[in-house]
Amino acid sequence: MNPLKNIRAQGVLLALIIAYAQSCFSQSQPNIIIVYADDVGYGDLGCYGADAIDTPNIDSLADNGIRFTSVYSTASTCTPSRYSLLTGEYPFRNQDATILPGNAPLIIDPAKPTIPTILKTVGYKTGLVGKWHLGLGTNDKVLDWNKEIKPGPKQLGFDYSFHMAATGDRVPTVYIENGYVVNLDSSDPIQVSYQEKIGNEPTGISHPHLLKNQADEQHSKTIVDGTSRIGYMTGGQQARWTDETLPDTFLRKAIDFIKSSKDEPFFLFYATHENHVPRIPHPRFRGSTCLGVRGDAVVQMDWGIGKILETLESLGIRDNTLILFSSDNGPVLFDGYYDGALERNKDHKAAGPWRGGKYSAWEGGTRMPFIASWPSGIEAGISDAIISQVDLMASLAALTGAQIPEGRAMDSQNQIDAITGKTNQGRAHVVQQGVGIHSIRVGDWKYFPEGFVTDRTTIGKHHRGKITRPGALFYLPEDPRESNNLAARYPKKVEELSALLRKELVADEN
Ligand code: NG6
Ligand code: CA
Repeated sequence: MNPLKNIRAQGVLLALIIAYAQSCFSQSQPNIIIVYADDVGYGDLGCYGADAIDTPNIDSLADNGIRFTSVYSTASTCTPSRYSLLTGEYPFRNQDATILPGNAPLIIDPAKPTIPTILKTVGYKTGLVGKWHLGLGTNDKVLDWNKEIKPGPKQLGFDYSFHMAATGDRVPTVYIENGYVVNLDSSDPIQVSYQEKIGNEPTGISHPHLLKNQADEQHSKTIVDGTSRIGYMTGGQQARWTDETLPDTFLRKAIDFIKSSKDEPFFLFYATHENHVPRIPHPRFRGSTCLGVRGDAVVQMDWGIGKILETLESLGIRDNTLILFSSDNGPVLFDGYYDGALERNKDHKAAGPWRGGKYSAWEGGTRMPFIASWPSGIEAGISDAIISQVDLMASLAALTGAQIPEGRAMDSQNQIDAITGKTNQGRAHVVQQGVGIHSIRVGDWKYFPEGFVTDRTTIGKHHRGKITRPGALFYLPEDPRESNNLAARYPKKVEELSALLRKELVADEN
């Protein structure tokens, strides 16, 4: 036999074995997309009972996946919820995890493991598109927006990133791609301040006639694209976004990331701007609902999710892609801009059957829509398992075989069996963080210590309910609206839940 031929045959065989092993590896690891909406309430989606908002694409995820009824964000505001989701830690473990200004330093220590860093260790390509709001840069010097912006998503494990700094209502109103402001003209540098006015651009207070929507005092600083914002900025004219095309821009970037990652397992954190203020949907979605811009923006988000599904289908990777859809906190009708959402809401129940909404530790603040869809890995159904978004880190680690370093992600529990519908059993208890107060759910019971809790937010006012000693205790199956305080009747339960809450609040990383 010709020895050269033999070596060539062995080479071909080896290449075939490697290709087969690679295909097995990539097939066994599902792609993972977390679609993380902003300020979308439990009752804002068709599949969760909304009549006034059509969400056929999200509903289709629920039809072929699992629709959860007891999944919680860790907080009823954005930064703390996002902090927990990415790090596997409750937000009260980090005193900086509160609603951040647009020029805040990064609040996650790059030495901490995050979902993207652990997924990278098992071969995932990782991407972030959309809202960030976890700070950028370090706290020892003022961030220069005209140079490389770091530390940020890249230092926390995202191979690719295209995002806004904070929220749509905060400056700087520019996109940042892989650490650099997009379309920045170096002769028109960006400066940002949250303390005093810089530059001489019009503000909402000095030039109200330039505004699309009037705003409260806090949102009446620099005007960008006809909308006044929180904070002042100057420069970067060419780099500024237009609000109406912002969701389309994020969607395009998300689709590009999926297409360029189709041959490897990928993780995409797609954090939509909808439904945060300013709510300025593209004109083609205006009037889609009778609720005005707040409903129309949800329809726009749903349409975008449809485009992502189409992309996955056309690439032939939909079956092995796990999509998790959720939101960062409960709904709010008025949040700084007079955009008509409050007046047009009529009897739409944005928080579904729950009490409260954004800023609240009532169920409506943190009980979130959550759908898990993975055609080749999950059978359709509905689940009441109690899960917190803080559990995603340990759960995705378990799903993919990634290791979390000892003692890290201390609040994250592996709930992958509940997420994939193998069990209805989730957590025993979950802490809910509102503004200025924490509550705890343990099984069917819910407890608040003494304090103030936000009921709803209207023009110029957070309406707060007062809870007096020894706190408030509710039995959720019979009292989903948390209105019948049973604390006096069940002192032992009060003692048990209040001790558990205190223990959780002071626990420490070992
Ligand atoms: C609040 C803003 C609100 C919104 C929120 C952050 C005022 C009066 N209100 O402080 O408009 O920006 O922060 O929302 O400034 S979140 O969803 O990102 O947490
Ligand atoms: Ca939010």
